[in-house]
Amino acid sequence: QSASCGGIVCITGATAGFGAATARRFAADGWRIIATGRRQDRLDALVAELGADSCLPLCFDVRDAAAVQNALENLPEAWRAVDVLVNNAGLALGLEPAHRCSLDDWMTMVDTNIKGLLHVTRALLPGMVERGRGHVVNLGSITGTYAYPGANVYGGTKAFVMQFSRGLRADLHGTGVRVTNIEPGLAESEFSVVRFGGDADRAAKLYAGASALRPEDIAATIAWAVSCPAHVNVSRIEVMPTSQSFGALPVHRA
Ligand code: NDP
Ligand code: 8X3
Repeated sequence: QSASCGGIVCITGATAGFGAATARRFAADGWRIIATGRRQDRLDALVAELGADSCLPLCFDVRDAAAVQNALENLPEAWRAVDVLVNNAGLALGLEPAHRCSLDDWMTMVDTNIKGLLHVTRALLPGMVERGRGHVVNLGSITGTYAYPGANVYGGTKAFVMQFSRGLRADLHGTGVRVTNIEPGLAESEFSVVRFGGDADRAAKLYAGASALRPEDIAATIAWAVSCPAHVNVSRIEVMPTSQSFGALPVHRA
């Protein structure tokens, strides 16, 4: 399936950042978008921008299993044959060392990045398998592979996403359904404002002078993976800004 051929793509977390950019990119490529998120006003604005024929808004919290199931099992007839699921909704909360973190923040990350992704995937996957085609694109992170101080549970959730992506590939063997794990590094979106509890100044300092990835870069990466011919499965894509690389492993000396 070529990205330029169009189809139906369901994007979680389409109200900001990567998800909103991916919605715009796929709409420009002729796709119809099922856009999800918790902020109805943002969804309304996206529909106004892309057009009601091209964009179906679904307002739910991915942590709410019943709400996810209800929304996705009752899609209007014309929107049921979802070709691509972009499991993008997610967040990091805090950057404190593990012994000082908020347990509530940890649970919110697990509930959103792991359980939320599972709720949506489980709802849409059977239809893809029945139709013999489909593509699940998961938003992992470089933090699923590389550890840094303060990434603790966030990194753990993204390691889950990477390994779940591999497990999906194994389970979907022979079904024609593809799976791709996208693993971005530093990217400027609302991510850090959320991570720092709404502290926009702290978030702006993190990105200052960094030439971070932009949401459009990730949208283009997703569009490329989806545009590959049906016999090609891109399993993982790690993408960092040129300004970001690897650091030494620290040794504490007594
Ligand atoms: P943003 O904060 O800009 O966007 C996050 C999106 O997720 C929003 O649309 C938000 O919508 C949605 N979301 C969050 N929680 C929930 C929830 N409980 N239910 C439904 N939707 C939810 O972040 P990014 O675009 O940067 O991040 C997107 C994904 O990419 C995340 O999974 C993130 O972990 C990952 N990522 C981000 C990187 C970065 O540096 N920015 C790097 C690597 C990976 P709403 O608030 O309306 O519900
Ligand atoms: C977030 C990537 O580099 O900002 O998933 O921690 S980074």
